[in-house]
Amino acid sequence: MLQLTTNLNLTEARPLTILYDSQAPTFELPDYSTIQPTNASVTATIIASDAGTGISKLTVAPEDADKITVSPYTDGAFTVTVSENITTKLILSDELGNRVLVPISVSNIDRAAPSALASSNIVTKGARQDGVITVDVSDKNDTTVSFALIQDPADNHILTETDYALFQSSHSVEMQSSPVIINGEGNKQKTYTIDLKGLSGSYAIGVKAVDTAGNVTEKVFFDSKLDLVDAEASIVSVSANPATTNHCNG
Ligand SMILES: [Ca+2]
Ligand SMILES: [Ca+2]
Repeated sequence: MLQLTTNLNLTEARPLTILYDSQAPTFELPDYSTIQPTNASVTATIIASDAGTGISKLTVAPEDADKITVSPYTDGAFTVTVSENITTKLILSDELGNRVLVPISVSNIDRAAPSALASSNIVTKGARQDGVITVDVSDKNDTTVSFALIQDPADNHILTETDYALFQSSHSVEMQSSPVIINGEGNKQKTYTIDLKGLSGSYAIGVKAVDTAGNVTEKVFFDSKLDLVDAEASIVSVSANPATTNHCNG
């Protein structure tokens, strides 16, 4: 800051202040409301000041305007609301247009529910038909997954606690899961293999997958519905057949 004093006329001396300010404002790096996975917008507080002419504005580039909004300068800071993941720079200016770029980066917003895809196969052993259902669950973030078992599912079946309890309690259900891998889309994917053994009737698997941002996928895999046959009783009667006995002895 430079002060000049000049005489405007012979009888009166007035101070004339000229602000000389070539310095850009200073700022602290953004302080984010959360860096954990979230399905909401993230706010960032940017403390800024200017020793010369004072802060004027914090500007968003036009191409980022749909993702970032800036509140007016209040109490020495701007509050920036980020609605989508983005890495970019904001422009911080003083009253004379001296400017500096403020980096801002948000990558923890996740508004997408997990993906859950299933395929199924019948495993035939004589007259017996068991089922194998493979379920791939993937998401940007970690997921918590629960399965349900539904007998004779209607097309519009809505999963209930009873369905989840049946999956847990049924001795006909065996499940194994793979370690988490990173799939081709860069998401965390886990594969669950569910064996259904010794059941008779039409069965479908349901799933509820919740990611760490709180997004939920809940569905019944109608397309992977299986018609199962528990034929142990008939196998026993075949074993009692003399012809079979002879074959076994030979
Ligand atoms: Ca300045
Ligand atoms: Ca997600």
